[in-house]
Amino acid sequence: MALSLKNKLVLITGASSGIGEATAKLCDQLGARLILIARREDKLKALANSLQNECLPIKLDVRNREEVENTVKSLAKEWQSIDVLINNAGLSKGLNRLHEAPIDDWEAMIDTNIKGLLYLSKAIIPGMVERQKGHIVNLGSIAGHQTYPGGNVYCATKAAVKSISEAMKIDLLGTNIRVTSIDPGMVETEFSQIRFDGDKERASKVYEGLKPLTGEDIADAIVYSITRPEHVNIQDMIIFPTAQASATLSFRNNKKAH
Ligand code: NDP
Ligand code: 8X3
Repeated sequence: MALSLKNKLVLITGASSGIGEATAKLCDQLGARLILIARREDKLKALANSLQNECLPIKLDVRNREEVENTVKSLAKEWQSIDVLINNAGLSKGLNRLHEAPIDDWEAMIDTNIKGLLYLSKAIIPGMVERQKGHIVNLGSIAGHQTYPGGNVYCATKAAVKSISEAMKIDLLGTNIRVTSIDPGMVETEFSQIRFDGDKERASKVYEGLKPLTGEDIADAIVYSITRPEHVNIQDMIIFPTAQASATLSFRNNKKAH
């Protein structure tokens, strides 16, 4: 039987948009209390105001190790026992060849997608171990399984997330803590606009001629994973739009396109 999220405490990073925002809304509908993290406070507050259950929006840059540690340490007692950590904050910058890409783009991706995920995990998992209870969901990507042209460092960060998820599962074996990696293909969110520095036209071309996944589709998979009975661990889910077969092969406007 599916577990209930009623009164479960779920922390979501990257809740101001896309997959994180959709996951927050779905968890809220199912009765969870939420801690919502992102840098854009206005977006977090607007989301928090639209939710029905108790919710704590926190403006936080997951790249800032000290801020992450202090934020988690200073949570009021009723917000400390986190049942589910959803490490979703992440981004891609550019689609340049490795030797032509700005190093700042690499730093942004490595610091957010790998180090930010690790900082949150290090701050929250020890409490889960103490309570012998918890679930960590990491947002990987098909990019962590298949390297595509121009994907270089973004793909490397998601390959790192894949390894970290596997490592968490190994290191937490013998506790009751579960670890899930959710690895989507194309999801239409702000992701491509961020990748192409706000170029909306270039971003929309990514999804042209096919029906991409939505944040809600991925929220649905996350909620499926965290509501399985406690002896069931969904280890990894690769999720594509029906019109995508691999990182580089999709079917657009009735034509196969690489
Ligand atoms: P969005 O750009 O819509 O959302 C990204 C979220 O991450 C935003 O809420 C953003 O909030 C937050 N974020 C980014 N940097 C930081 C930071 N330094 N500190 C705190 N929060 C941060 O993209 P998606 O919803 O699509 O992406 C969510 C996750 O899913 C990412 O890890 C992405 O790699 C992964 N993914 C996405 C796919 C896609 O095709 N869209 C496919 C596969 C995986 P703010 O800017 O307010 O800080
Ligand atoms: C995002 C999906 O295919 O652009 O992780 O890497 S992809």
